Amino acid sequence: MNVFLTTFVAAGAVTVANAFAPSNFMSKFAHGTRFATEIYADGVVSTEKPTGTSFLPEETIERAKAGSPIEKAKLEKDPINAWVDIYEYARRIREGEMTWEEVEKADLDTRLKYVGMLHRNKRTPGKFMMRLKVPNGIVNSDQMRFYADCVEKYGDIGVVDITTRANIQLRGVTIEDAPDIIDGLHARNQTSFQSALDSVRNMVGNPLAGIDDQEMVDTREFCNALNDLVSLDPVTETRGNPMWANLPRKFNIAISGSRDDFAHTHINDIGLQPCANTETGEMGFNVVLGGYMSIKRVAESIDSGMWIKADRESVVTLCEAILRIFRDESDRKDRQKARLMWLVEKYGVNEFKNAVIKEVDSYNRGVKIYDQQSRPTDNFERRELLGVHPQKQTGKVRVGILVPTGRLSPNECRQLADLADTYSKGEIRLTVEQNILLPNVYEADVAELLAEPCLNGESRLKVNPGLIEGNVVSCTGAQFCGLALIETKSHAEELGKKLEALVTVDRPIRIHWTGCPNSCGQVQAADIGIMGGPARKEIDGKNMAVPGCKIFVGGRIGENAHLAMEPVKSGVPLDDEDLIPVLVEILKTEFGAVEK
Ligand code: SRM
Ligand code: SF4
Repeated sequence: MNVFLTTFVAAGAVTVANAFAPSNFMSKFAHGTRFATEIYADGVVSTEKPTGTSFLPEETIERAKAGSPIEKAKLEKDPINAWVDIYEYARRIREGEMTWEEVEKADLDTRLKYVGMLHRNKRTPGKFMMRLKVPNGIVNSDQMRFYADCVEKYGDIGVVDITTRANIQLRGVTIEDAPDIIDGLHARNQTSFQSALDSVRNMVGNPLAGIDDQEMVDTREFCNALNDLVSLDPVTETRGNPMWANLPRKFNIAISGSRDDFAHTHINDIGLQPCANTETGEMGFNVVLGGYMSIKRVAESIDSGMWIKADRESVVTLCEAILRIFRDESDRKDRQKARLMWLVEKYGVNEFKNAVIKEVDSYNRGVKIYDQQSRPTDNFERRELLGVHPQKQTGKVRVGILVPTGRLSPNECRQLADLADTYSKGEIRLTVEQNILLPNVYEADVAELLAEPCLNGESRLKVNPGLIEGNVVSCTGAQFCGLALIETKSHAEELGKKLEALVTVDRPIRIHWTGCPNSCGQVQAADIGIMGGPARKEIDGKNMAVPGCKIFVGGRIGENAHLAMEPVKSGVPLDDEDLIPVLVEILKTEFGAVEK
């Protein structure tokens, strides 16, 4: 028996039963396994337990030694230590032995990110954002209430954000509170482990999985399986997988379930696009690779030439093979060049495909990689997620609700939890547009749901918002993010409402905001993208530097996705008097808007 397990069994810890799984497809984690936090909190850590670095080949370690400061920090003290350290730091702070300022700087700024704790040192020193993992964006009412309970005590900064990866971030968290939150998450079949820094990020799937008559593949099982692959220790079956704890960079995976591509496969490192095998008719995925956004480079995914069957073994094996190659071979010196696209280009697409096939074959799991299949060419209109829409199940509908810029107060979290308990058997789905969707609502209950006070009057939450205000997306921005050049969420929400009042449009106009060129708000994919940047303006006769933006126009999503690479305008001040006329003009000339 594995030494670590022996030690752990001898410690006599109790198995915690899983509480409530959000979908029919329970992850491996859901079967009442032991949780990493229990083990590490007990201090029962075997020296024989592998670290992230112990999976790296010697040659990769050598490159890491000569690599970026983050590579050196990871070698000096392995990322998996964070799974232990957070408990130890919290205990010592609680017991008055130290303050958060005394936490080792590399832990504070870097390593704690491996447990999803991101110090907001520039904006709210001592307070953290805790990022979770929500595979396929599916949560339940119990989890939603838990988020509210966790952040409520932090006052104004205690809010919950839905992210552009259909994920959850809790704000205002302190180190001393983190273990209780992590334990609470683990007891609810969720985790914050390996959600940030050089980790595989939240698995994005189809928000209409299992409820849509145009669904090609149900993505839930795959998102859960991949989430287990990357953040479940295969030996201990506890959260936190050392195998993928020392990656060279972040890594994004998205799985689409229909031709709508609600998951945005074109901006992920691995994108799985459903497509039938033209010969056999069997359902599977074309694999696209390398999509990403950053300061240095913005890249649309490229065809890998590969197709796999839509079965769990094929999906997990393909992703594992690509991850293994990425982990061991990608750049460790220049973090700007460590994303997958650079490695694929270094190989050449065909050679990369061959390397993946060789890797998959070496696992001897009987998984076959086929050649890419032809995509459907007949007309397809991408559907809407907000509002009330029929499901494949007779008598049931899905109801998409706007959450402006993804920001939820504790009270709003509880309101959504109550709605879910009353109308959707407790289930809530998150979208990459930072909104929510209640599935499986009985048609007969819709009128009552639409009349709920929390969806009417002054409430921010709306089922049928305007075509502009309902399609605003925003990154975190300057309120919390130290990299931000501008405040985003509050401007985005306000400006959406103002533009709605000024013009009429005949289709949804997606306006995305992002506070800096990292483009977490995906401005290049938007109809209109607003990116924080420098601007100047005459104030009292003086030419002053003011908060400003660059404006991108014409990004497309869905089957014919396209990224708008260059801004059409730069240096536009953020003030209403400067920005609104520019946007109204773009809305009129590019999107047929008519002034009211
Ligand atoms: Fe992002 C870094 C927030 C989606 C590209 N991103 C950051 C940090 C961690 C920077 C920091 O330490 O402050 C931001 C945390 C701010 C905060 O307090 O919330 C941050 N990114 C976000 C979120 C929360 C934006 C949002 O409001 O929804 C999104 C969280 C997703 C999640 O749940 O995991 C978020 N970030 C994205 C996306 C969109 C996506 O994944 O579809 C991108 C572009 C796609 C991509 O990664 O290729 C994105 N974020 C970046 C980058 C540039 C990556 C690069 O290769 O250079 C950085 C900077 C970095 O990693 O060095 C970054
Ligand atoms: Fe922060 Fe920039 Fe990402 Fe916005 S785009 S969350 S400002 S890193």
